[in-house]
Amino acid sequence: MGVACASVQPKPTTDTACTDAKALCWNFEEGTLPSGWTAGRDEFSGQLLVDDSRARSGRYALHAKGLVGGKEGTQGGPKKTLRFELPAHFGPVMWGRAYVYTTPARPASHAGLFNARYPRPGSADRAFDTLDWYEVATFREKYMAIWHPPEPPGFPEWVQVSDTPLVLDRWTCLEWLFDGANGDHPEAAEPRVWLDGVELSWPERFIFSDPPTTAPLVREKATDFTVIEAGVFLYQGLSVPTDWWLDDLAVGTQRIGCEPGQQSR
Ligand SMILES: [Ca+2]
Repeated sequence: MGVACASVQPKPTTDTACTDAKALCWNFEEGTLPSGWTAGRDEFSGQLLVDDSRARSGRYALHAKGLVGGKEGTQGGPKKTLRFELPAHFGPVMWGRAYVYTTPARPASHAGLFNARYPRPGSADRAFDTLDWYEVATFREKYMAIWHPPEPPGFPEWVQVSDTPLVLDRWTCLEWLFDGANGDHPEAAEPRVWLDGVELSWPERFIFSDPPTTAPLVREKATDFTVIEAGVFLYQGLSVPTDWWLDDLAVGTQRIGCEPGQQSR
């Protein structure tokens, strides 16, 4: 897997290269916020920074440190994110990959890790709060994926909750496919997610809206993904201070895949 990717950062110091020449990859080995990333959400307590407290590759990773605030079951929680504007004409299909390490406990609350957004069909609006989006997250201690209309409010949303508990205290490889084109189908595809190469299944699938709605949910199709957001964003409270690390984040138009085992700490 030695093909270099069109990186927006200095040459990786490890073999974290992407196989897709058009992919964007971040291994955080600059030791600081990579070029092009800007501060996103910042609510409640904790920090989001690049540091050397734990790394899956090299020395550095993106660290969501000591997130805490609010109460489980109550809306509002710690949110610490970064955003990155994608190059023009990214296209309507996004494959992604990130290594994630979580400790010490599995949040019950909805904890987003990554999302990607695109303009509504026929819309020239590019403002963040006008975009449809796909998300990878955890909820009730299990992995989750969602398709959302623009946020706020971000619903009615299409929710898929897996039967796979969030893995604690080791690096895991999360992959996702957000197919906003979905061939000739009238709607964008449901999100798909893999954990360490195994595709997750979704025994719970439902539409969520607050207040509840009987309006049909339409997963609007994409022309181009325009922006991504990474970090950790809890929609309800988190009473146990929790740390996450993300490393070797990559997005592209083809599957990036997980790498063979590599020393991590
Ligand atoms: Ca790294």
